[in-house]
Amino acid sequence: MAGDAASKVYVAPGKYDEFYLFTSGGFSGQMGVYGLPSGRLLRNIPIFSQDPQSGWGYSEESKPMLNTSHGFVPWDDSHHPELSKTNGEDDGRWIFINGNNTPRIARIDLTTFKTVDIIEIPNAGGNHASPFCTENTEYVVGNSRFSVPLDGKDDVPISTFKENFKGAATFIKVDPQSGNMSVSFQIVVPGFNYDLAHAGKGVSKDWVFFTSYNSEQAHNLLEVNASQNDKDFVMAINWKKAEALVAQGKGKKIPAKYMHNTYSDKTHSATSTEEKEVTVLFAEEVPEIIYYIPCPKSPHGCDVSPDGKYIVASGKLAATIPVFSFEKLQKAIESKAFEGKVGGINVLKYDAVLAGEVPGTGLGPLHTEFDDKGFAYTSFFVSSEIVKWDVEKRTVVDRAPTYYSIGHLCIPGGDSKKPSGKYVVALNKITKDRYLPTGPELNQSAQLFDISGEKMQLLLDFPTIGEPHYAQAIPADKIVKNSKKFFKIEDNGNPFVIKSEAEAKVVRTGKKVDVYMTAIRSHLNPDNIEGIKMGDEVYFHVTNLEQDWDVPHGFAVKGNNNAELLIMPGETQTLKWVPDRAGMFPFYCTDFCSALHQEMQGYARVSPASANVPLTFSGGATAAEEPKK
Ligand code: RUQ
Ligand code: CUA
Repeated sequence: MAGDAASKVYVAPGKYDEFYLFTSGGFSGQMGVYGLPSGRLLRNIPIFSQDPQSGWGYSEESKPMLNTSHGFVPWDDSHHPELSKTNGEDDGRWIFINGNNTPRIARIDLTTFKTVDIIEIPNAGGNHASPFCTENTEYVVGNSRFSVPLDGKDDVPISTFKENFKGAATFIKVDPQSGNMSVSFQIVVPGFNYDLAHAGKGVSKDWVFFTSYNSEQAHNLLEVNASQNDKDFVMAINWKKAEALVAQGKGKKIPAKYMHNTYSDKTHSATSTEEKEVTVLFAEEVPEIIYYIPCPKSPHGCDVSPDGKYIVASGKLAATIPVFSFEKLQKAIESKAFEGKVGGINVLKYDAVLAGEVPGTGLGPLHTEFDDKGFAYTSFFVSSEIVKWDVEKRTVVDRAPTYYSIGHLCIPGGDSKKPSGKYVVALNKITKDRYLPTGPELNQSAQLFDISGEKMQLLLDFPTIGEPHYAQAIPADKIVKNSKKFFKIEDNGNPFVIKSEAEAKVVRTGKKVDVYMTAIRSHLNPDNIEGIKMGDEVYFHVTNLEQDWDVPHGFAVKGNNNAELLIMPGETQTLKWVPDRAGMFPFYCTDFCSALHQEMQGYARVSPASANVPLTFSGGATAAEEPKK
């Protein structure tokens, strides 16, 4: 068995994996990229958190990406990667991910694996039910896990929770060509804790479903007070109708302050724009587009079968999995099978929408993914296992233990219309004894199972970065063919680019010193700079002149309260440095780029503010010449 498993995950040296796996970084704020079936780590994509390795959030060009209405926020908690979809299938163009803490959604361009768009979500707290996308990526959604009063009305007693705290189901429009995100509208909904979401597909493609807990609207001791009700809710929203209402002018524009940050491949820089208002619909005013479906005990995951017929919501404290029928939902709405209203929203009768419950599953169901053969796979945190069940028959057919305490799970295409039936990856919360101990802190652990047969077969354990929550996987060929190898230097529109070594210069403007520097194997130009003085702010604008795959250059300077730059071929990046003392400051290339990488260095001489040292520089092609003024 072990030998058999090993051969199934063996990817020979020099060979590519069959799938990319994108795992959220959780409290690292980043996203991991692994190959499947090998479990090899390919990349760590910086998103919401500063990344010293790449200079993300440290370089002047990338800093605006982390700008929010709270100012520069260099960390977040990223939970759910979601691949962009075309006709309900993963298309490999972009991957979205939510920032939970300071509510944000990011879009990563999968030609460069770079974060190119981050939008803040107004009127929200804990953007957890996010960023799931509709069938053709018309929208990505968000909703508040921590309901809060609307922006600008937030200085209220916490005890007025029921009256003042609201959820905000947010619909972010995604431009079909550029991918550019914008907040299209929000629906103000009762202040529950909206936990997860998925859009419908196929028959249900016009709908989005959100799970919620704390329908008690407790604001303290949630562990006890939010578990009182026998049922909480799945919220079903017809986004097509909501969109139409907004188009008809039914929305109300309210003031809000949130940032939208975009990164350009041409200027290699980010721009941060402040947005000042948002269009909202109030749920109680549009009861025809929004319904609550009762769902047992504090549901978490919310997943839709590949054909769009079933909605699976997992009650964390329930022992069965309720499966809702989209067809029955439509009929229940038509026949007004309501049991009452909550916050102006009609509550449908549980039995009128339920297709059936799956009995005998496990304890603590969290999330469900689907394969291509009509089976669902649900993770059980408490009983620490994956349970495989038949979607139509709603019977358990197999179960496999996970090590330990699985959270999310991922099947390539497992939330799309076209899942693959090869693997499921368990993303486990607790690692304990699975690897060599590394003190009190252990990496989280993923496990790969073969699901091509009747029984799941454990193949591989591999550690992951941060705390992966959700993950998405996609056949590699959908991405490989579009992957960029370098940026064309002739397209570089950075305001501080220089396109040849001859253009290298150092320019003083008052107390600001701009160094226009090039990097090419194996020198920096200029490599010696004199005439910098205490009190100056120095900006190293480094252009990597290489036009070849995988030849970045790094740049760092002694004592800088900053990180390095890592400049891709054809890119320009800027490092700010405020010298703290007079003296000699070596700088160098940090990425072993060539046989003479060690020689890729220079000096900056910093003199006292009163000194009379003229600004001069030399280096690279001009090294033999007299220093230039
Ligand atoms: S949530 S398992 Cu964002 Cu389930 Cu983590
Ligand atoms: Cu360039 Cu090392």
